[in-house]
Amino acid sequence: MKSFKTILVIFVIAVLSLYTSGAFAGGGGGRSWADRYDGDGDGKVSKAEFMASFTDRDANGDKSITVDEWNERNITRSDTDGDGKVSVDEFMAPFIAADANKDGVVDSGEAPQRGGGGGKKR
Ligand SMILES: [Ca+2]
Ligand SMILES: [Ca+2]
Ligand SMILES: [Ca+2]
Repeated sequence: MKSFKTILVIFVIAVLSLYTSGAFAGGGGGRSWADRYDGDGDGKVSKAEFMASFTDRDANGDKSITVDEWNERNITRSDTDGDGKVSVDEFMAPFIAADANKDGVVDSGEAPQRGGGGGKKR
């Protein structure tokens, strides 16, 4: 029964490669807030770090992010008053909401978990 052995080996390799590619590691290694906003790499996101990503996107520095500065999907998700732009307040809203103990820092325990893209649907 040579062929059975071959199939078994292939099966084991397939399972191992799934493991190493992170398919079982929960959502294919979804990027956390820390990955995206944590500038100094201490695992926490401060208000200033979060704000820096606003400033980064706001190419013309008018304190609002428009569709040509960010992608439309993100604008729509963050633009709570529906004027087509994301203001500082609108941008900071998820940060404020995540900062459960209001110390101005979102740590790994407070950060919203993103299990492989999508996030919260509205
Ligand atoms: Ca702008
Ligand atoms: Ca707005
Ligand atoms: Ca906090």
